[in-house]
Amino acid sequence: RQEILERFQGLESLQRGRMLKSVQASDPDSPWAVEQTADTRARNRYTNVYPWANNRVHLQVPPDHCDYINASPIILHGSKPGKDKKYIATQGPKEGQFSHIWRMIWHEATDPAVIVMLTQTWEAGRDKCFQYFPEDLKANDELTINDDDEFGDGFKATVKLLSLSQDIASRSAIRKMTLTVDGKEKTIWHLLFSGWPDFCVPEGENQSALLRLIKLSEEYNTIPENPRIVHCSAGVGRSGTFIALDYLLQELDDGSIEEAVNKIPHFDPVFDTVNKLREQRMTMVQSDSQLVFIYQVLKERWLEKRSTMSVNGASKQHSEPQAPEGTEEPEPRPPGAFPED
Ligand code: PTR
Ligand code: PTR
Repeated sequence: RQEILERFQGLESLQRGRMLKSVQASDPDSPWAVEQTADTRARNRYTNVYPWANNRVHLQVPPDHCDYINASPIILHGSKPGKDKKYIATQGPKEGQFSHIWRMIWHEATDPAVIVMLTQTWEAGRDKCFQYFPEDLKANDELTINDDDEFGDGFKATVKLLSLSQDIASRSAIRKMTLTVDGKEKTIWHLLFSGWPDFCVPEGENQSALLRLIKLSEEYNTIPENPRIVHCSAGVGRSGTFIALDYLLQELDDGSIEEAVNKIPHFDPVFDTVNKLREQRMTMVQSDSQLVFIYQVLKERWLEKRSTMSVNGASKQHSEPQAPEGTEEPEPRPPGAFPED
């Protein structure tokens, strides 16, 4: 753990060093520039979490309207061909501004679109995300967006809830919705995870539920080039951890991590991935515990894979690793594979 955290400090200072070298506001070409205007400030949920100016989603608005949303396109290139992963990481929409996320989804995601929500609207008595989607099928199954007032950008849409179910294995509420704009429709799958309070990591059964959620969100996203929309409250801590795991588990399962580690001396896939994420959005994977969690999940998956291979013998050595489906408890860990054990 100590070694991991020291490396992480290295990563923080690497990024701070770059930040210091860049003259942020006056150097818009710097990869670490952020936009600080009255408009952008009003649209940020937190004063210290921004998208990098050079890597943000631009809302497709009429001329002279603000195109800012606190959202960053994220791409992680898979080592194997055809395995690139795309996401949009964004903050929990704010009250009075939730039309922006729907405008973004309309323009940036194909049909069906998948939203992964990793925060609750309220946590510990605090507002973490506005209720930007229809809550239930009884009274609140449709919301209307009509941004036609003095400050609006003219976006008109309806979001209609078609079904709501609870998936026990992923501890998620799954909503199927239709987003309608100008008479055209898009299906939206909305997966709301309940097991992850801010700044923490999902523990025990919440950990296996998260693995199930990762798989589920991939299954609902039937067009792999389609970016999954991932958000929490700030869109960096939990969202960064989800995205890092989604990508790294794929890399582990298809053997790419093992190949890279054998080929490149001292290669650390987690460090490498978190660094790539932070180049695309600040503070991705926010806390030490979230970073350690990524190593821990990967380690468990790797040990599981290895023990399956040794139980099944050489004939099955090239078979696919076990999917997390239905695994409520993580496998007991075989000892001794990692130096810090
Ligand atoms: N991370 C902050 C700091 O130490 O500077 C503290 C903090 C904690 C700030 C939680 C905001 C937090 O979220 P919220 O205001 O939504 O509870
Ligand atoms: N001001 C807060 C802080 O520095 O802690 C911003 C913040 C809030 C950052 C929540 C991360 C947060 O967690 P998440 O990205 O998982 O919602």
